[in-house]
Amino acid sequence: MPFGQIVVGPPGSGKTTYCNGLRQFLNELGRKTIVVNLDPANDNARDCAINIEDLITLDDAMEAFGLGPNGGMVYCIEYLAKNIEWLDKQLKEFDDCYFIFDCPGQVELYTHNDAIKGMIRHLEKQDFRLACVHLVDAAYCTEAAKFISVLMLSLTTMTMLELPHVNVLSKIDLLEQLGELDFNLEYYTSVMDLDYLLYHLNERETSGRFKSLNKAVCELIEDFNLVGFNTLCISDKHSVAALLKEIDKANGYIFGALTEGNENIMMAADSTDLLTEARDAQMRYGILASTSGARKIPVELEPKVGSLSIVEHQ
Ligand SMILES: Nc1nc2c(ncn2[C@@H]2O[C@H](COP(=O)(O)OP(=O)(O)OP(=O)(O)O)[C@@H](O)[C@H]2O)c(=O)[nH]1
Ligand SMILES: [Mg+2]
Repeated sequence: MPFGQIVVGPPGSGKTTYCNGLRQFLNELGRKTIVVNLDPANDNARDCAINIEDLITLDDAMEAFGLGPNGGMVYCIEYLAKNIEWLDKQLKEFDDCYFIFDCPGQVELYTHNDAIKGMIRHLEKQDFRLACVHLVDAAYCTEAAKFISVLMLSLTTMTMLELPHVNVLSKIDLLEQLGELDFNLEYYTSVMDLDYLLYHLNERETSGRFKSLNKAVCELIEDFNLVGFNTLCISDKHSVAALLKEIDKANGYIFGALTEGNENIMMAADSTDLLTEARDAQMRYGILASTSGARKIPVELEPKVGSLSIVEHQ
């Protein structure tokens, strides 16, 4: 019963760095792991054991059909889906391994196109136990509008791919350099009470129609109540171990594949929950949250007693 992760997310969100870092981390712990590169535009695919470029290259697709980079990418992934027996054959050679699939950054592949979804369903039929790991750059927390768009993207990807899903705010170590956040980090990771974000979002909005649209989008995300985030700094072993613990729960590895090394991971990642993890990360990486941002919120929207998601008013 092979286990693995499908690593997706927008361009530059840190997918390839994560795949290579996690592969090293797991191999050191004794979990035999390989990276499967499914991104034909990947410049850092040197360390992968299986590479889509052995089947088709982006340049070939663009040249043969006169396509641009985006069209070429979609063609390559659809070509892979049509020739899925090629992938089956490659995967069989590593049947005792844990698989990390490094996917392209074109988000339409997870929100509109069916090829990756079809490949996932195919792997599930081959008895693969998979979780989707969706990386988004933590820098998106710095603006309400950007963060809402990330929430929409995460939700769409979750409903489209229909896999156990772990959303991740990546490059959390860089957040400190981007100035103060409006709220504490745990507010962004737990994605509750979007009214606070909506207030910031509508602050600069003059059109009543856009205000209503913003409200409807926030309500939609809240109604699904599916999106939450883990955090990741790839150079921090504690952060990688804590994330891995969540993924092992999501794809069932923790229950179905106790091997040497797995116990070590469980020990390395202590049993903290998401909120504690976010508070920890905020302190560890020196991320600042503005008291003035929260103070601007009108009285009727003030945090409820016991809510820890907002910086305290002074
Ligand atoms: N500071 C910091 N930088 C990171 C981290 N993860 C990735 N990066 C950097 O982010 C940049 C983009 O990383 P990639 O791994 O190439 O991102 P990607 O998602 O694979 O990009 P595409 O394949 O082009 O979609 C690189 O310069 C990485 O070194 C992290 O945790 N912290
Ligand atoms: Mg990449």
